[in-house]
Amino acid sequence: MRAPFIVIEGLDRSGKTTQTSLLHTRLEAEGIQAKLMKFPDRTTVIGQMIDSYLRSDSELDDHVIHLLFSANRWELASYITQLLEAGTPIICDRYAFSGIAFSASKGIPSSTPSPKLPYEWCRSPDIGLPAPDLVLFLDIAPERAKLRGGYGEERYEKEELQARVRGIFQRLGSEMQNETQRPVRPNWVTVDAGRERKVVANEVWSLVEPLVINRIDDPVAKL
Ligand code: T5A
Ligand code: NA
Repeated sequence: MRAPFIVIEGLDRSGKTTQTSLLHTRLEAEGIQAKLMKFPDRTTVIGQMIDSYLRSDSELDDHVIHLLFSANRWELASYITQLLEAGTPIICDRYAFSGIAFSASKGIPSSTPSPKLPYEWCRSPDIGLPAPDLVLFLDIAPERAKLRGGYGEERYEKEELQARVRGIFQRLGSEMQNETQRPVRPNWVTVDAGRERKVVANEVWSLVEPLVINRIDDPVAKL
C-alpha cells in the first residue's frame, strides 16, 4: 500500500493555490502529513529560467520553454515516487496537464491554420513521469477568472489564450476518461471553481478523503 498522488489543475486564477493549501490544512487537521508541491517550481535553476520567462523578463523559443517546464517536473520525479512509496500523500498544484494545455494553445487563433506546437509533440516529454491517482480540474469561465485578484500580470493571462487552454484541458480530460489502450488512466474530475472557496473546498475534500483513507494498492503508474 502507498499514499495517493493528487493533482489540482485549472486555468489561471481558478483557485488552485487556494484549494491546495486549504486541502493541505484540512489533511493536517485530520492528523495526515501530506507534501504540498507546485509546478512550475520556481526555486530550482530551471524554475528560475521559467519564472523569468513568465514575467516577460526573458524570451525563449516555444519549444525550449515547453521542454523546461517538463524538465522542471523530471527534476522531482524520483522524489515524488519515493514519497508516495514511503506513505506521504502528495497534493500538487499543476502538473503535466498544464504543460500540454498551455503550450498546445499557442498560435491557434483563427488567423493561423495549425498550432505552433502540435498536441502530440507537447505530450511526449512528460511520458514516463509518475502519474497522479486523481486530477481535480478546477473549471471556471475565463471571463470570470479575469475578475479575480492579480489577473493579467503574467504572460499567459489573456482571456483569448485562456479560452483555448480550457478547450485543451477539456480534451485531455475526455481522453483520459475514454482511452483504454493506455496503461494509466488517472481519474479526472471537473470541479466547478466559480463557487465560493468553502463550497469548492468541501467538494475537493469529498473526492480526496477516500483516497487518503483507503490508500492505493497499485504501484505508482507512469504517464
Ligand atoms: N504553465 C505551467 C505552463 O505553461 N506549463 C507548465 O508546464 C506549467 C506547470 C504560471 C503559468 O505557467 C503556465 C501556466 C501559468 O500561466 P502558476 O505559477 O501556477 O503558473 O500560476 P499562479 O500565478 O501561481 O497561479 P494562478 O494564476 O494559476 O492562480 P490559482 O492558483 O489558480 O488561483 P489562486 O488560488 O491564487 O487565486 C487567485 C485569486 O482568486 C481568489 C484568490 O484569493 C486570489 O486573489 N480566489 C477566489 N475568489 C473568489 N472565489 C473563489 N472561490 C476563489 N478562489 C480563489
Ligand atoms: Na497558483
